[in-house]
Amino acid sequence: MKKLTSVLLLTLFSAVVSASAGHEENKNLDATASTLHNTTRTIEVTMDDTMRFTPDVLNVKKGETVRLMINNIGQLKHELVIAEFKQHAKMMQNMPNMAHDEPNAVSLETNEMGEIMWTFNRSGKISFACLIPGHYEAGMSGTFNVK
Ligand SMILES: [Cu+2]
Repeated sequence: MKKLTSVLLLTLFSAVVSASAGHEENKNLDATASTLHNTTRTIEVTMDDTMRFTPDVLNVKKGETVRLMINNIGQLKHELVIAEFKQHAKMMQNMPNMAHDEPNAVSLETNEMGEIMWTFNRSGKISFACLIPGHYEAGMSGTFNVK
């Protein structure tokens, strides 16, 4: 959190400097580059109607910020929800009605793409799942191995 704050401050600062130097047209480009620089890497994940994520096991490093590019290649609507809970049952109790615009979730219609930026601060296993009724029960879940 502290790191993110300083990155934001830096971004704001450089935007102000650019503007005062008369390079206003570059302001947004600078901000974008700074945001991307803070991301370690992009991982692509597909969702489909066989109720699977591909890949469904993702290895990440502790402290790493990952940009997940999620692609729904099925005909049905699917979701990817990251849940930092140890037990699946607990996740299902706490999240069945959660809003779709949370930073840890993306909900996609057929052929839609979306992204989630996530920083893995703790080592261990973190689950992700599709919480459309029946999908998780059919096996639509996966795991981040954070080392
Ligand atoms: Cu689904």
